[in-house]
Amino acid sequence: MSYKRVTLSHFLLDEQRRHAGSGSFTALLNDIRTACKMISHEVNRGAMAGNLGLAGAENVQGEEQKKLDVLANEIFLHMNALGGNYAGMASEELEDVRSVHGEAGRYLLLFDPLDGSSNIDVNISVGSIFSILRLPEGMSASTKEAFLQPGVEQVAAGYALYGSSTMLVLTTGNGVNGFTYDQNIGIFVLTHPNMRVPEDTREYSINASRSRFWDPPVRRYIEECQAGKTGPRGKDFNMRWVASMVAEVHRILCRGGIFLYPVDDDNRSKGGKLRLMYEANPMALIIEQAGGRATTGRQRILEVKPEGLHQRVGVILGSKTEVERLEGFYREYDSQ
Ligand code: AFP
Repeated sequence: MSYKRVTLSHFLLDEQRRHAGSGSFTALLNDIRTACKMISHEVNRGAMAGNLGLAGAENVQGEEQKKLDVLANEIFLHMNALGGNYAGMASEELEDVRSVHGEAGRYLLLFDPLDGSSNIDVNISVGSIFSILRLPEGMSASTKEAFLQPGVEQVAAGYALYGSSTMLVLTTGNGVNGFTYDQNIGIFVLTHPNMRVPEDTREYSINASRSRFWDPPVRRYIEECQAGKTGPRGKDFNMRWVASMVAEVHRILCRGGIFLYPVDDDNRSKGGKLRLMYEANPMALIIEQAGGRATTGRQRILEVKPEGLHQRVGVILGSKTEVERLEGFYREYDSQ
């Protein structure tokens, strides 16, 4: 019955009780949850609130900012500075880290406030991604060095998906759980407990317009999928590309699949396209916690030692057997 639902607050309290010493997740997630509700509201109002279109500036990545990129960034920064849990924050939209007044908190928050923002104006799903790290002993949150920790150090990660419904998907290191936003009551309700990535799949996601730039292992993997029943895989595959990583990862959590944004000839000099700290690490933790796999092709994403806040990386993640197959192709290629 509808009143017997588990809310996000109940769930986090229970997590804290069951995993003593795992951190005060209720407090850490409180302001993130509020920020996501506010962003969801703004995304939903779209053109009615004058939220579509360009802001007229570029972000630190040299990308044109949308009005909603700017708004979502301001909401994240403002809401999470108030609670006193975070000593500092880093955003995909900001050049430098932002220390929180007093640096009293023991945690660091990294986020991409609105991922997939090229989809905003055409009413296709977008999302927010976040990653939480501990502030290392003796370090100041006003220096980027405090943030440059490999993904294995994340204490929690998650995303909000602003799709046909708004969802918050979360890991605190004990599996992955999904919560759907009930707009009438203003709460997130546990609707997708213990999400697991199916091991096998017949679905892949890659921006195929970039095929001329692909490295041989990626080309080989995709060509095998495309050959379908008549090829070495002996089964037909389907393809999806939303250009919104949150939507892509969510689909993989729900029904399996493999997502690829690899290093290729066109993006190699930048290290790839997706950002390690704001996109690859949080999504890799979620996928691994759900039984999937996440790699650059040659290295587990969570073990990449970051050298820069806005570092980019190749990303291949999803169903375990498919990711392992492609990793095998990279090994074969490298040993030739
Ligand atoms: P934007 O947030 O700039 O739209 O980028 C989205 C993204 O980082 C990721 O969510 C998509 O998977 C990927 O870029 C799409 O990239 P392409 O436009 O090259 O397909």
